[in-house]
Amino acid sequence: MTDNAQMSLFGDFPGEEAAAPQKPAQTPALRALELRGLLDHAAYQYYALDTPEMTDAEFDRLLQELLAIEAEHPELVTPDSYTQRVGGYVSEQFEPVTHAQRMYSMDDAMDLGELDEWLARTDEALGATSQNPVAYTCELKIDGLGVALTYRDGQFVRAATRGDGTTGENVTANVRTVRDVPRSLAPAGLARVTGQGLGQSVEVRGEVYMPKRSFVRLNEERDGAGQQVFANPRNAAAGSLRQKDPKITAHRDLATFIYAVADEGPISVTSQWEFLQWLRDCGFSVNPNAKRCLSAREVHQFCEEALAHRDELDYDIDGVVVKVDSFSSQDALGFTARAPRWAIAYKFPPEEKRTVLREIRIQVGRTGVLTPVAEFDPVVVAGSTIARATLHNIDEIRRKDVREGDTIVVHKAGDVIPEVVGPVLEGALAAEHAARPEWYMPPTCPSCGSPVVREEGEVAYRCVSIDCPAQASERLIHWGSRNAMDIDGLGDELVGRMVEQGLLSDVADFYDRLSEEALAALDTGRTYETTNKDHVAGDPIVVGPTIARKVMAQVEESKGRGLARVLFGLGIRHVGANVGEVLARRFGSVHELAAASAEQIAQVDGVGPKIAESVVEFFSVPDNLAVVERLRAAGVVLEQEEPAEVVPQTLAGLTFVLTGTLESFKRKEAGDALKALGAKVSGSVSKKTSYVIAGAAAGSKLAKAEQLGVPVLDEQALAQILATGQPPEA
Ligand code: 3BD
Repeated sequence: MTDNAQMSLFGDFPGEEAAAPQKPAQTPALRALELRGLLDHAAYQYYALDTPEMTDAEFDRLLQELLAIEAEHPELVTPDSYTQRVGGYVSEQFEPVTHAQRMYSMDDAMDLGELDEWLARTDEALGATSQNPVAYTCELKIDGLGVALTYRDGQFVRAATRGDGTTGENVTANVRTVRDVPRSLAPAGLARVTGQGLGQSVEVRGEVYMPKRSFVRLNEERDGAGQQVFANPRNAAAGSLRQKDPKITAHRDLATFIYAVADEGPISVTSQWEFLQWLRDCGFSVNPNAKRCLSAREVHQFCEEALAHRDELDYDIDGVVVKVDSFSSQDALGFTARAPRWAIAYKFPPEEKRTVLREIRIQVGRTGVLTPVAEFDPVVVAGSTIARATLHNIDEIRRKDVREGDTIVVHKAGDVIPEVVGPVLEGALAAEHAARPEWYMPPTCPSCGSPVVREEGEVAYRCVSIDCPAQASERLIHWGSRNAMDIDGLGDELVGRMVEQGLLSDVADFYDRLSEEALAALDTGRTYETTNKDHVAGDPIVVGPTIARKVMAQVEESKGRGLARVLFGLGIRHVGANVGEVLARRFGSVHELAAASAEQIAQVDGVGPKIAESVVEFFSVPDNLAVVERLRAAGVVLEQEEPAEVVPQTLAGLTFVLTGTLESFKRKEAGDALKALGAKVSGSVSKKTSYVIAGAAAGSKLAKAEQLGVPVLDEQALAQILATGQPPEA
């Protein structure tokens, strides 16, 4: 299931409107409403409950009908319509394509220093001298979607997305509508294909992107039509490429840049630079901003110029790809498990923007920790709009010295996480900053008003009230979250409302207090904007029986998730999903664990005294024991199903990190299998990591392992370990 397909019932279902009437509706508007309801319901059955009620063909027929109505009546398109969701279920609709040669990944250089190291290493490996330097071809790194285009007998026959590098999706019908993709290869290019020449099939690779200007125009159109806008050109290109109806793709202005071939064997060229020329001769779009460089200095210069001029280009780039030019040198260097040794992607430093810090707001977490969050004027950074970033704690605020009203610099750490860099203190701004008061933690909890405390030796301030609605909401949200009890459809907003209106206050309430009727009658806080036969504009929108039923079905299902998830879900301080699992395995039931001493708990591998203390403290609170007792009475499974510790712990003491896409395992399953043998599985690579298991498209973790000299194993080695139960031979 893709992230986009995840259901947020609260967000997607406008109260009762989504309930599907049984008779076919009369007007296009009503039919569209009905179709959306049916599609939402079907997708919910399929994705959330895994009990599909409709065949794919039937789903597709309804979707096509909705697309047709919306095409004829654009005014009926709603932002939450299935037709407007990018990716999502649509990915299920494309036929999978296994790439004949896998599409490799690339190693990253996060700064010019790392790039230099790579250049020096590569020069060295190829025995470069000042007389005889290695030539590098530098290309702009287009921020698009990887695709593979196949030509047979010189004719375009298939387009596939990159997918995970091994398997992609067949998007031929859509790529046919992209104007700069040649239908047939031009004679000038074909003349240089050897072997069977015309009879040969050729697969080229490149990026599909949406020009920035087309992206802006598309978003203006969508905004005007009340449709959801795309966050950035890359998402717009992805959404356009994955349309079920190629006619929609045809109306989106997509374009390509081609830069590689699956197998250069039959093409009579000897270097990347010549190869780019060959692609042009065939009629492909090839980015004109490439350069053949003969020294690290020239490569640097190319990178700096690309960075300086990126805004002038009509397409987004996120770095520079540097490739050893000569094919024979490329062959000499070869590939690692995931990427060529002869190419590297230099990533531009994160983009920084200025904005104004309006407010530092307090967020109350499930353990009562107060986290200050910066709320600033929305700015587009690295392709999407951001308006808030965590400031972590008061020490961080003092260190950065940011104050409400300051002009600040923001960026996205790792190109993803919004972060405040600091205040701008140029010219008059410095004096204005100095004149503003420093920010202080509030003395009382903004949610419940009880006094805030800072324990000795801790940076965090907490609300220690047991009766704080913000904490209660966060605890309930945590209980329902994916790695805990996985109650789908339980959005943050819905939980907040339930707490506010007194439907829930602790996790046992889900099972012995919450009723479908009460949930159905819950006010969503929103009101109807239009009038129809069932309501008047201004009427409150309630959750309604359809959603209430779905949520309650999920709650019921969650009873059987098992002990490990319960222990994690209870929100005991320091007990993460991993610790939850080892405790479940060792103690076998909540009651055994609750009866254990801190010393006994601390003896478990992977559990330190701090965690042990915290567990004992949790179970010493009568209210917590009462909640656990109510969970048991309501039928929530509080025992480990399989007997504890029957498998010999042959991997005890070893720590594994799994990264990238594995072909024959889900990463979580592989991790569970390793843990069952006593291994620890961690999310980050350090010197203590025993092995990194790298699948396809592994990224920074693999790089880190190589940097630290941590042994890297492939999927085959993992299969071997799991089959034998023995660690790999040194
Ligand atoms: C570009 C691999 C090699 C042929 C493997 C060296 C990783 C995305 O402009 N050359 C380019 C660009 C991407 C490339 C290669 N040359 N691989 C290249 C590329 N000028 N963007 N990529 N890719 C394509 C990837 N994509 C998604 C997830 C993981 N890796």
